[in-house]
Amino acid sequence: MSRKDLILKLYEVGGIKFGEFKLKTGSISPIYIDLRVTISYPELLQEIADIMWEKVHGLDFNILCGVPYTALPIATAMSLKNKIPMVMRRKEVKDHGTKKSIEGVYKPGQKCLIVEDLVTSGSSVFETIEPLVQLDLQVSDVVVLLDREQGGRRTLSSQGYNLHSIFTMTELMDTLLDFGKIDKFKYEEINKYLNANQIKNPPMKNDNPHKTYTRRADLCTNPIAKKLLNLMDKKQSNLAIAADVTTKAELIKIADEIGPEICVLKTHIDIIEDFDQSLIEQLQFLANKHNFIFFEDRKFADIGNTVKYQYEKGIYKIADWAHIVNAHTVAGPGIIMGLKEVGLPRERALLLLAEMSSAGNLAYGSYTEKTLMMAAENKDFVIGFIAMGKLTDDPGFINFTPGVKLDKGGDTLGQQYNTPEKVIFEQGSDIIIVGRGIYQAENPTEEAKKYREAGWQAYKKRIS
Ligand code: 5BU
Repeated sequence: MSRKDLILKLYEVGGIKFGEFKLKTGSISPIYIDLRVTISYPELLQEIADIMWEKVHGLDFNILCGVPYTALPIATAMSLKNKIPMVMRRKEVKDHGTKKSIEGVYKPGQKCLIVEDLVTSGSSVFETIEPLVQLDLQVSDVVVLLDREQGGRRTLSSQGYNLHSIFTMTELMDTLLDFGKIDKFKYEEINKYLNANQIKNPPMKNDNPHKTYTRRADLCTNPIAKKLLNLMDKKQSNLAIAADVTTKAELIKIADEIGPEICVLKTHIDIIEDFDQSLIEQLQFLANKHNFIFFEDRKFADIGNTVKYQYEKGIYKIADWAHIVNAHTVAGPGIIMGLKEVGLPRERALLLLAEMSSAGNLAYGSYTEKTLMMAAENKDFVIGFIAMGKLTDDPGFINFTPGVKLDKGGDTLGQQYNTPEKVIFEQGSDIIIVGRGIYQAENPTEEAKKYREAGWQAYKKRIS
């Protein structure tokens, strides 16, 4: 059965409904996909299981887990036909008997494919992944029939999971319109809802007219954002070095040797053992010589009143020299207000941590969405995000992505790496942040050139 036939069949059996439906995310949707009905149509259920199996059967897994309840029969059908064992997550953990959250036989280290009917924000998938990972099963792929394009793909990807979907909501709507199942009026009404609530997958090509860094500079009011975007095109670099060294001499060496390759020097100033103000003076000299800007990765996280002092006072006097700093949003918008009081008069800029690169981090879903809203309300000072890729269609925001290496993988403490190509071209980010990939290389300067080239080529490919 083709994908189109499958959509039409689902419509015919009442699996696609129109009306007003409250989703788990809280939004009211004019369309509802109810794949539970498929258990009454064994042939259709098998078709769904087969098409999903086709999509993923070449991947590396040896056990399945369906997300309760709707996807359980789909996972079962895949398991029976392809002779692959399955485990099942209990939706309610029993308070008697075995108290198990996962039923079935499994071994730690086994690779588990997650099977889900549809993904909206991704939260149900995470509820299933978490107990599996706690039991030492390895999860890297999720297969779903429908991607509602409401953030799930991004969220999963930001946590290192690949989403494989058979069709998207856009495709489903287009098919129903093409085959006269809905009229133009209904199509537009639903599209309007979807446009307001969808987070589409980042386009492979960025067709925004403000696509180059320089054009985007025109849209920014913050002087640091303008300066950064312009210098990136001028220097042909979207590389930030994470200079995580612990002495003044090492930091100065990096700034001087790698300075010509980078747009941003990212510091953790509090790890320098012999810090004094002379370091700042030397770094400022090198920033002028090589034309890069400073980003102190301080990750402020306290109430507004405290972060003001942390930003301005103490021995580091961060506000005096760091063009950019960043903040967690866990404290609420007061943190932005506090930092702004100190930073705006000095023409400084702030990034919000909308996502993180480390495994199991909590910055996703509504946390990320609320972070975007806080940024939109403070565009004079907030110039972008720490994120795994492009988060909004607003070209005025700059996305910085850490966790970048030419070889993927991770470290032993939770860091997860993506390649420059994936981060800039596929995920639509703007700046790659690279630390150990460069400074631990045999020849850091040569390695920095490679990263700069890889990041730049990915950007050229995206805007071409
Ligand atoms: P690495 O050596 O390339 O793994 O260093 C990454 C740098 O980015 C390091 O300075 C981290 O503190 C920083 N980082 C990160 O890795 N992940 C995050 O989500 C954030 C910052 Br925010």
